[in-house]
Amino acid sequence: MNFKTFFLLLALPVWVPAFSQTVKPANTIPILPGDSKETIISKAVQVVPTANQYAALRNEFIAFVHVGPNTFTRKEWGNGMEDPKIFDLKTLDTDQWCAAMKAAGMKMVILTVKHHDGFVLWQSRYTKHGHGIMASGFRNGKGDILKDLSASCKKYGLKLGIYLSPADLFQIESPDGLYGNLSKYTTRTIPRPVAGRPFKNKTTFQFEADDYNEYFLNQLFELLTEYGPVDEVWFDGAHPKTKGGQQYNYAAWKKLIHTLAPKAVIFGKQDIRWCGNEAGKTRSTEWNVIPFNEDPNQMNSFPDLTANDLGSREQLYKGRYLHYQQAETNTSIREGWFYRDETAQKVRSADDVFDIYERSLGGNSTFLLNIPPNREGRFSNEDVSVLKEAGARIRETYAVNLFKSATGPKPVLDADPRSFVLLKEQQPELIIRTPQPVTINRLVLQEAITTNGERVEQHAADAWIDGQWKEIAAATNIGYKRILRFPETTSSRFRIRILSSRATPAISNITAHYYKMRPPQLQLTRSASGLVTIAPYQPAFNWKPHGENTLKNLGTGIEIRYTTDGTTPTTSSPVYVAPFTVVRGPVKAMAISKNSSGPVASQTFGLIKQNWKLLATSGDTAQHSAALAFDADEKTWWQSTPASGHGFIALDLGKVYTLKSFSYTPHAQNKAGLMSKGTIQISTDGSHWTNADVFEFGNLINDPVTRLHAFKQAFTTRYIRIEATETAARDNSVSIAELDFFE
Ligand code: FUL
Repeated sequence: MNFKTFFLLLALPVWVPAFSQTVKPANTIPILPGDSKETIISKAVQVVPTANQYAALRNEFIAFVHVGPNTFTRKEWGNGMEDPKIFDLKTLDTDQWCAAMKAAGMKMVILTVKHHDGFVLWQSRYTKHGHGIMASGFRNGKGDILKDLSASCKKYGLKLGIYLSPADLFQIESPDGLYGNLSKYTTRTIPRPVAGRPFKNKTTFQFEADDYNEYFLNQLFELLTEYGPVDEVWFDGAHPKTKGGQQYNYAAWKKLIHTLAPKAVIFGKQDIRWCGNEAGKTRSTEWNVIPFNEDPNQMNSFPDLTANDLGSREQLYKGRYLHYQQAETNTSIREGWFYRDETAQKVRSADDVFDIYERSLGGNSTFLLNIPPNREGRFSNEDVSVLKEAGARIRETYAVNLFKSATGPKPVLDADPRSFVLLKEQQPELIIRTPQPVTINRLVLQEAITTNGERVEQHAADAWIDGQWKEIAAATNIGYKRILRFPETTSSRFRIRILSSRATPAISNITAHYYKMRPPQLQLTRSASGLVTIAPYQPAFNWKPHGENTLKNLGTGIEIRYTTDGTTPTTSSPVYVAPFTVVRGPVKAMAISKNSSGPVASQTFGLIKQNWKLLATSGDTAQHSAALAFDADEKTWWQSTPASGHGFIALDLGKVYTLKSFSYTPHAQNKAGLMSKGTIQISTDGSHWTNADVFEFGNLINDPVTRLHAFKQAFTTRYIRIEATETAARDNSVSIAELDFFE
């Protein structure tokens, strides 16, 4: 039976509000003055993804690649004035990138062809002074990273996307730079012809543009016509600096993209939105139908949407337009977006990647994972092995559907995303039976979003155990996909109950899976007095990843082994039984069971803080006193009162040390006081200070994680003073969640 027939045969439940029969499914639906709450909800369920958005959702797991001058300066944000020669790439192996992405099960790769520093990774005709790969030593200035990547993508069957940063520090800082140069908007022809470099594609456009918009459009033209099909164009929202009130003529960018890359979705604009953090955090309810005050198809700039609740009924009632805009969960496999080094820069474990994979695409978004190539132009071995392991787990779990021979409503079992079942209003549930009992700990549910929009608000799954239904999992919305995770359950009868829905639930797909539990990932913490505790990693964001009590598993065949000399723990390393004291240096730990071991957790601890004393600060508040900057608790923080000059903190470390580096852990509560630039001063008496070093941390607002700064030269001191010379939000306060110093 095809789904149309099935649809017709179903007794239509009363859940479909009469109104929805007059409003056709669309990507954007206006709310009219006087629309009742019921009308707004009946419109919301008619909001559907475009064909391009749906194709992007089906990619599920995609790759990001950040490479550029920052790979060599080891900074997160460049300043645009870097000498192109520092981009000292000797080798490049985009086949190796693509092979690793393929092994992970990714479907597309997005390359930062231009990050905020303005350095271009392709042979652009338009970048003056050759601020790009053409002025570097790479292949004698003839290399083109996008060209290599595009060829590798074809070879490995991956789609290609580009990240073109609207913020451009090279164009801001250069004397003849185009960004914010106050040039007039006039009619310009895109592409602007360049002698000796004709385009094969003869399309031309006429746009009202100033110099920077023309530059940007010309670059887009090159990128979208000379490298094969492009499936995603990524516009990040960050701006380390702006100039001259520069505005972006996004309407022109969009026209050009839609003409030259008709299959491309646009990130950061109306198609795809940032999930709101760079840490891999996902919302427990991620609606992709969200309200807007203006028509998103006309909007020029799209604000970052970071609130937890974006698409609840209450939010929808406040809007003037309802629009489908899916979330992309973007995070990096390494600390930071760019490669820095093999030792201090931590790499996520396969546990972590697999966990974010399930939460993001199993939570109605797309998982965009960044893997930054190293200075040899390759993904580092550790990153590759994490990608391979994560891919193996994804295949092992999700390529096997334990409902394959099950009986129940055919449209949800036939693996066809277009067929669906409309549930009955009186009893909105589905029962699935398997010929033999199956042991499962994952269920995957999908709604028929392309035809019927997002409807389900609450649902639960039950298993028939010992003669009765037992609830095994529950969650809120479903949308494109919901992965339910729960402890192992064996049964031959399962039930899905829809507890609340915006209209008749339209379920298109249900599959069941089994994930083989591994010894848990661990986490190391140390108290102010130096006591190290090793415990199973506390899944961030209050999400119990597998519904399992990992603590309980310890002692039942799983033990923790650790080292304090920098070596990888083995089965003969000491067994962890209770917290122990570590004065300094690395601690590595691993959970080990009879047949397998978990990822190595490692932490390099700095000076013990027990005897540190506060000498002076630029001020603090009762709730966020200065002592909280060195209390060995990252959850508490010092927040200075707004200072007229630079905020600072001065410490007595209790005795003289030779210090090589320090780390700054920002708080992640808001933007206030995050130190983006500062000085380190030392003293022999705690009152007269001399400058010892300066530091700089980029991208703190979006990515407020611990930053390490290695001092240019080690110095010996007992007294140390840190002064913020710039904060990320350009405010007058300073905040520090934790300070650490390393010998
Ligand atoms: C942000 C940028 O500031 C970061 O450097 C990184 O590129 C991230 C993906 O987007 O807006």
